[in-house]
Amino acid sequence: MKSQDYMDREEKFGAHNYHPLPVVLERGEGVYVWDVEGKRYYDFLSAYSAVNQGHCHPKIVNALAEQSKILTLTSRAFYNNVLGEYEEFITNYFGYDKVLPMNTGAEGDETAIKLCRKWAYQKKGISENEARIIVCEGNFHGRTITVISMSTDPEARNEFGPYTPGFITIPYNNIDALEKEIKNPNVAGFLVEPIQGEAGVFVPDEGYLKKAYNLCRKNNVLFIADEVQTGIARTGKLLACDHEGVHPDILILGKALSGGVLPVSAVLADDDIMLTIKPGEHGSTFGGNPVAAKVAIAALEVVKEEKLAENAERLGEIFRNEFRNIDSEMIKLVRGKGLLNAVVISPKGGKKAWDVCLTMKEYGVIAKPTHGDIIRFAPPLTITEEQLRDAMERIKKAFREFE
Ligand code: IF1
Repeated sequence: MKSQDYMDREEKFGAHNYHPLPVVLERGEGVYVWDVEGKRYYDFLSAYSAVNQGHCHPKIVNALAEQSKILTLTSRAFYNNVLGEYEEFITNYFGYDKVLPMNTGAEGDETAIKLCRKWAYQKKGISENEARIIVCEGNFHGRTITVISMSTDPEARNEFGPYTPGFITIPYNNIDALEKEIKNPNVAGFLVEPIQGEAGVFVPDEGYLKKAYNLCRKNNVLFIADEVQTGIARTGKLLACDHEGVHPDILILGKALSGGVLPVSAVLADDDIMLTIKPGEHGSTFGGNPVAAKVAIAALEVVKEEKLAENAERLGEIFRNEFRNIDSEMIKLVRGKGLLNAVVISPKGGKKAWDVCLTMKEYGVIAKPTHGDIIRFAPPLTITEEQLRDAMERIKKAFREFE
């Protein structure tokens, strides 16, 4: 079978909820992926920052393989010998009293919303069903009904109503707007991405997160950081909040928490928040399963052993500087932090970001546009300087095709 055959089969039997770049991958190793014709590419999407540790990292795959031969799932109806090891490991790793293990990022955000509301009624004394959570325009927190009820993106929310109430929307990166809304005594939490990924890698002003955190402290409101995409070393620190010394009241992790080998998410908080949920009030069949637990420990060990945050910090600077030196009318601006970057493309001669991605693919680099004119560049954090420079040469050649 050729690539087209694979694409045709998906078109026939799969839901049409995506429009993928026309490349059919069959193998991944580190920063590379290969298509079914054997062509090698640099992966500059990293499954939306889920494979920060590189494709099929041996240590993580081994953790998956070993545990899956012993005990894969007990459900939480019974204890097992692995979950506690993981809970102790991850809570020490990020500095929280407790963790609530889930599977997908959206489940992490849903769990954080439920925790925030429980805390609002039990600890802040907000009247039941009156709790409000402030969210930002341009947010992306997942695809479930409550999560898209917070969204301002028509593509993510249209025709999925009726929507979950209880959210106040403010502009991102706007402290005055937050200060105005946070005074409402029914506000229980502020849920924010430290960098808005899907919106096109919007990096807020220096100090925004710290000021927002201080406003939350002052108004007895929980600061909830969705680090599903920005966490796990992606932006050059273990967490994007670390750039400003902010310790979220509720931390949401996902994606690279498993190095991309299976869905693992987690919500971390201290006891005064976490213990508002009692036995039987929240859960998940697979949440915290033994395989996920061992995989997440391995994935987090790799981050420190291979100094991925430091690498992302250093190579991200090189990436942005190199990109800004590319002489192309199509490159409007480059922005990002660590190895979470995006380039805003100005259409030229009817050619758009999508056409640039198709041409980059021909030169051996795969990435995908978001919101039409923005291309996100997020390679695995294991990329070496030599590989990055080689990929940059290929990207430059692709842009030259449009001169
Ligand atoms: C898709 C976007 C990225 C996330 C943040 C929670 C979740 C995500 C900050 C939910 C997931 C993924 C979902 C995937 C594409 C991708 C994405 F384009 F959709 F927005 F990365 F920017 N919080 N993002 O970025 O995690 O439930 O997917 O495990 O839905 O198309 P999930």
